[in-house]
Amino acid sequence: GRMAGDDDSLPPFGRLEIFFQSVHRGDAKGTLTGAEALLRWQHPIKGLLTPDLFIPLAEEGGLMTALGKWVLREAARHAVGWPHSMSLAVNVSPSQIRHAAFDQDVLDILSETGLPASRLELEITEAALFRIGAEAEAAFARLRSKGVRIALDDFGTGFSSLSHLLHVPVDRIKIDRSFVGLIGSKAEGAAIVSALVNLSRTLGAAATAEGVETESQRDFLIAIGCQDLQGYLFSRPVPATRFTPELDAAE
Ligand code: G
Ligand code: G
Ligand code: MN
Ligand code: NA
Repeated sequence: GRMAGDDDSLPPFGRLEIFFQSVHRGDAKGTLTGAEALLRWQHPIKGLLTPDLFIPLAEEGGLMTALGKWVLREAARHAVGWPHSMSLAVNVSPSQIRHAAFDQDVLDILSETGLPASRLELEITEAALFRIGAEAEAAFARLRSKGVRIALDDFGTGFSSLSHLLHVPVDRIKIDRSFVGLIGSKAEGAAIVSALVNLSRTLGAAATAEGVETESQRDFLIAIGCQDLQGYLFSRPVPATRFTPELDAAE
């Protein structure tokens, strides 16, 4: 039976947990530059569920604003304890951004947790950015004016027009792992990734390669000047309580 205080005991529906995946500089040292928060549902029977299984339900049920605020607050509470050079990346969904109080909610959570705006990066998928509308774009612009950065996630999969990219400024482009995975196996893979890194440079944005799994992919990405790297080669997403960069930094 369960005992009071037993940390492994789960409520009947389980619990939501934040995981972190490290992000590294695209150089030979691969210095830790930050981490991305990834939501998980620890289900008592089904095990660890990834967000594609439950975020659509939260969206439909009108729960996404509350859930998104919870993720940001929890992630920021952890990130304030990291070395100050590290950024926190948090994914945001379209319904969250369309909520009228979105930008004020973000600023409130930053001041409540003490995380400086300059250490926060919000990720929106390329597909989502181009259907959020002018008001949501204005909310992003207000957040950027306070120092919060905006990253375009899953880049290359969303069919955005280049003219729209010029119109909506972003600080970072995250190259989708479907392209990164082609480096070394398909000639076009390397060419497409180079083109995307060059495009980010032209737009004045940094590039992060997602889904880096092999040393040869890493070496290629370093050679073409991709600023940051993320993927299983460096680390899988780990539970927030096991992500302790402050200990590594102190070593
Ligand atoms: O972590 P994983 O690969 O399972 O993520 C699956 C998808 O869910 C990714 O597209 C990721 O961006 C998204 N995701 C992960 N955590 C969050 C979150 O806290 N909020 C939102 N809106 N999406 C998330
Ligand atoms: O869309 P977004 O980039 O937010 O999704 C991140 C998702 O990618 C997470 O679910 C994470 O588990 C997954 N992921 C991170 N690194 C790798 C990798 O190197 N390979 C693969 N296949 N998936 C990865
Ligand atoms: Mn992401
Ligand atoms: Na992505």
